[in-house]
Amino acid sequence: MSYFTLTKETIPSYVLKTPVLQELLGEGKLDIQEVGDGNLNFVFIVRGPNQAVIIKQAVPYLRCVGESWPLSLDRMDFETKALVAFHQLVPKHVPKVYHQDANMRLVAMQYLGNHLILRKGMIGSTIYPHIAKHIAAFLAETLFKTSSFYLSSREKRELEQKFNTNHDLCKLTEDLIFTFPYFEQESNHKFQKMEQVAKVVRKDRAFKEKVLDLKYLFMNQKDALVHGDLHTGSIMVNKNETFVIDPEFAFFGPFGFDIGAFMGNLLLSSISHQVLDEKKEYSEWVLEAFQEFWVTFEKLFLEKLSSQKQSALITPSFFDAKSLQSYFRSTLRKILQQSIGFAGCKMARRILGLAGVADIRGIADEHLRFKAEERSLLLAVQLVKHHDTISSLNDVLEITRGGK
Ligand code: ADP
Ligand code: SR1
Ligand code: MG
Repeated sequence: MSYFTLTKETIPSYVLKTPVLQELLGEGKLDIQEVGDGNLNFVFIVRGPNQAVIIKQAVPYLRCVGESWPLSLDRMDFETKALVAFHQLVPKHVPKVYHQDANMRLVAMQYLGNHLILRKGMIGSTIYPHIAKHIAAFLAETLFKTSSFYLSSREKRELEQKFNTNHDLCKLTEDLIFTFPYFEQESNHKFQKMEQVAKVVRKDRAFKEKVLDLKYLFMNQKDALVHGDLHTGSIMVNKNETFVIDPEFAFFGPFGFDIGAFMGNLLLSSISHQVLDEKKEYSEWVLEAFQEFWVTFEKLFLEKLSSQKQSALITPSFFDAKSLQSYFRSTLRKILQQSIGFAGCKMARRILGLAGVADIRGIADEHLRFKAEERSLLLAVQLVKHHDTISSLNDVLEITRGGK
């Protein structure tokens, strides 16, 4: 079948021609809803007599801008490959893929019917008691098991080859996270009050040099298979379960890229609630989750490193046990540093650039929105400027609470 864009009307005949979907959904009337609220693709919930499935299809342009911004359809191949790879590693945190159609650029996957997008839940002040531990577990396992700390040299290169041509989406990140927000560029957000603050940031040479260092890392450091867009809109949750969705930006990149994306989005949520809530309780809970996330990730990743006897990187007899532990600790410190740098870039782009986040841009009161934007951007600048001298989580908390 050659490519055409699906609609609610054409999905039933597509299902009839696709035995695996027919079997899953069951014979009978289908109820179909388009629920894509992301920036790029179309997502349909298809409900049949037996169960519901998600059908997600790429269109040849950026959905949130329109046909004037063309974008390669190949992104769906990367999303599907990454969903399969991540599901194999952590089935409890990644939806199952039921069907892929390479010509139609679509994937059919497990419907998460009792789950909500984390960003939406957090905007509504819902506490998710397991979120920090679940995302830490997802990241520790996927980053470790796709890196040279675990794989053999050949396995790592072979896996890397499967993901190293996600050109369009890597370029989108290079532009939208590391480049456009930091000078006057037409895709950037049009502010009123924030324009002055943005001007000062765009002239801050020390800040922009660090942004370029981080862009360089993004482009050149191929540590592990990363999700590539792990903000709170790419996570679906309820009080007990956590699922990571939407890995179309997957590529081999730095360990800290996803960690930073998650951290940066937690900080944006915390600032939004600081500004909006009188009691500040939710904002404090978010900061606690931020800490719990890093502490858990660090512990899990160190355990995995320490239990690995041999891999592309680790050779028995190279180091005594004490030296190896010290090397692992220094690896974790470097991961924290780059994560904090990436967190800062992720926050800054959400304030200055295209595709803001509802936690901040959705604040109705103009004065409060300005306050949240200004706080977020100034914190982002501090995180980026100091990321490479951070030696512990306490340093990060000091910056976050305004100490640096
Ligand atoms: P995009 O690639 O355009 O960002 P997303 O993968 O983020 O698209 O999906 C957009 C929306 O579709 C999500 O915010 C969520 O509401 C819904 N969605 C996506 N995948 C699932 C799923 N497996 N189960 C339930 N809803 C989903
Ligand atoms: C215009 S595309 C903007 C953003 O949406 C995705 O979720 C990525 O974060 C991308 O940068
Ligand atoms: Mg998305």
